[in-house]
Amino acid sequence: MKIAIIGLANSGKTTVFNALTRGTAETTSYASGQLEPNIATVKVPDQRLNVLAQMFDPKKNTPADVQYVDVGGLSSGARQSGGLPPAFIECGSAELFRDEDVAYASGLWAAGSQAELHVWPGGFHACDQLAPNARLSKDMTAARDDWMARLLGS
Ligand SMILES: Nc1nc2c(ncn2[C@@H]2O[C@H](COP(=O)(O)OP(=O)(O)O)[C@@H](O)[C@H]2O)c(=O)[nH]1
Ligand SMILES: [Mg+2]
Repeated sequence: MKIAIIGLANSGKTTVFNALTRGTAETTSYASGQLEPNIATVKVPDQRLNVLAQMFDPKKNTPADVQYVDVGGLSSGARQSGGLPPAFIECGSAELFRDEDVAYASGLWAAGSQAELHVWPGGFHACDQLAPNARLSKDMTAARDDWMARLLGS
């Protein structure tokens, strides 16, 4: 299993990463502008596995593991220098912030950053939450999941 820790800069992502992985990754990397993610794999201890191993004496006993990916922090000038990580931007064509979102994506492209922009026809703010079973909402969710899967290479 692979889990990405995402959130605002300086919100404590790396602190949580270190706690989960007993790691020593540098915190406050907001200031250092680190873009490479911290990655660590931890074994998941499970008493039930030990009981089963005693019962069946298998040739090998492999506990499950979880890989944590801590997305690096950003420096304050990252947007201007094109140093931002890939962004996923979406809005409905009837969304209040539509033009702002489109302009933001254009700004990222102009600065040399990667952005994937979806403007969903007829969509309005939070329409996927209000009507989660609508065809459009399902397409929105699938596009988001696909983007994340591509980004994480899974
Ligand atoms: N007060 C307080 N500070 C925290 C907490 N978690 C992290 N910090 C501090 O907030 C700063 C940013 O933390 P960091 O883990 O680097 O955040 P990241 O940018 O999201 O990875 C560091 O100085 C941490 O020591 C918390 O729960 N409470
Ligand atoms: Mg961090």
